[in-house]
Amino acid sequence: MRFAQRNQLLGMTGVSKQTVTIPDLGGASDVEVIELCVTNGDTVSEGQSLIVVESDKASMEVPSPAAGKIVSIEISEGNTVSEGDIILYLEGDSAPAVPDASPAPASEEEPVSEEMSSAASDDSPAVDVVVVPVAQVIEKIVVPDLGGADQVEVIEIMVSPGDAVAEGDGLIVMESDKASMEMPSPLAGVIEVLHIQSGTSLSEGDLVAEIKVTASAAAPVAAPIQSAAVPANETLPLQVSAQRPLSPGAVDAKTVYAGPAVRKLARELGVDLARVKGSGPKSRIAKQDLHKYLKEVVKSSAASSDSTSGVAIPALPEVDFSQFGEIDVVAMSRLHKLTAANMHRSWLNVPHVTQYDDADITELEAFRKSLKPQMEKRNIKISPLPFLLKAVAAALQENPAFNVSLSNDGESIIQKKYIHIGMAVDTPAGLMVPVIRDVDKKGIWELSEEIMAMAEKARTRKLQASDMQGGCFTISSLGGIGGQGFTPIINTPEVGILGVSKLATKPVYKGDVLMPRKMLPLSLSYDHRAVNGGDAGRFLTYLVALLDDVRQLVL
Ligand code: CAO
Repeated sequence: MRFAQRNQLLGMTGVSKQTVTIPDLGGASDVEVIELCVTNGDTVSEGQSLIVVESDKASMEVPSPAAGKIVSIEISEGNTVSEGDIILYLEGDSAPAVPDASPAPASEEEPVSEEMSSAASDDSPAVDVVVVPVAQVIEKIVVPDLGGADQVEVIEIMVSPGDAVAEGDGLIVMESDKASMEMPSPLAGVIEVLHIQSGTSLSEGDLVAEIKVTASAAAPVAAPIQSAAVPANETLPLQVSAQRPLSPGAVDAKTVYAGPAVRKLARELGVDLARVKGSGPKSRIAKQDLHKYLKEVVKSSAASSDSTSGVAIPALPEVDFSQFGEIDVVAMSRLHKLTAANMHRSWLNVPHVTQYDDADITELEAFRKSLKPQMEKRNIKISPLPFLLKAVAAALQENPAFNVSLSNDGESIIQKKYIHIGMAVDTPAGLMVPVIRDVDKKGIWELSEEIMAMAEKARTRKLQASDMQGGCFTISSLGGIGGQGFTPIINTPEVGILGVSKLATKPVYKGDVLMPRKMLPLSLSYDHRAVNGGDAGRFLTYLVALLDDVRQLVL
């Protein structure tokens, strides 16, 4: 990036007024100003971000070419700007006086690779045109010293080719069995090529990316053009943090719309951008959104500590199990740790209530068995699960109070008009919950095929993050394994989950007659903040009635 800066020397006071303009945008023009990072009267330091502009490929920050006080900002958010347009006027200490007396037109910019010219006269304010040269060099970014760790997995890529990054901005997150490490960019510039992908194992010295370096220097007036030489294979120390849970269902901060300055601030403040609501165009997150979010967090945590009278969860004592006998210590898989973190978060945040009932699925089972020849012919297995999916979809339609999520601030209910249902799948690697979309619009055969396909994908670890997102409700069926009942934990931000246990033939009175019936134990856990017991009672009763009379499902 090349910066144009005009210095206007104001008499003999030693204070200069500088015009800061839009620099070379790497070929882009007519880009949108999406954020003003400063206001009139602000004192800025050299390199401090002034504005953020955005093209269709990248967002770029324009840093101040000099220290000073902002006298007048000439653009607003939403303006379209190109190289040379005036951003603002800056008042600062005067640049050294320049002996060159030939005036240069204030509106003209010197071409790159020419010496900067300056102007001064006794009776009119002298105008100096200064072009600050910048060299663009492609540099390699390699993995720094990992503190002894080796073959560490990349779990998150925070940038894409074309992204503008500032020095210190996070590039990737790596995770060893002990810690997550964020690798910051050692240089400012634009990412040219990424040599890694999620899941790549890295060791010290491995190539991560190539960056087009765009270092700028506020060159003294009349100084010759200099190129910014940058040492190759730069690294900055890693920012190591304790293990942090990543929710597979959560929005990745990378997909959030925010500029590098905001991302940097969020990292410094420890804020997950996925939780912040952006007020800018296309929901872009600005700094004030971050501050607003933090205020709300502080307010709500103050409120919650008031309501719990400061009582915190007591830590569990450390136990040395080896004192009781021989043990092995086995590292938990990442999936297992994620599941543990998600369960813990849900259990602590959501007041769970579980309601139990048994559905009489004698007729449903008879109908299912009657489909056996067709199952063999079509090579599709139909278990009770697709009927449960269909019945839950119908119950959600009938009881929209259950097809909701609670907003994070607890101020509103999000009513969903689609019916996507997750199903818990037990895999050798751990628990996964793929989501079956638009269950209300699908038939039993189609659902059975999808159950088989999703379960297979889960067991062979081929599920994409998107396969596990967007669920309204979850079914956790342990019926094929066994048990008479259990309390399922809600898969937040959903409000309900149905636990299905093992079908058993039991003696049941139908009127006055005692007869053997196939009874399916169901347990419905729900978020008592979003729905009340009445809603849950109606939902489960309706569901049981549907399963009791399979003809209702067809209708
Ligand atoms: N009662 C009795 N038998 C049942 C049953 C029930 N409620 N539900 C299924 N069955 C039977 C099936 O009919 C099948 O019998 P056959 O082999 O004779 O055909 C057998 O149990 C195995 O079924 P399945 O598990 O292959 O198929 P499914 O459609 O019932 O379930 C899936 C698919 C992916 C949900 C299941 O395999 C699974 O992973 N369940 C575990 C879910 C889980 O872990 N929940 C806990 C989450 S919290 O930790």
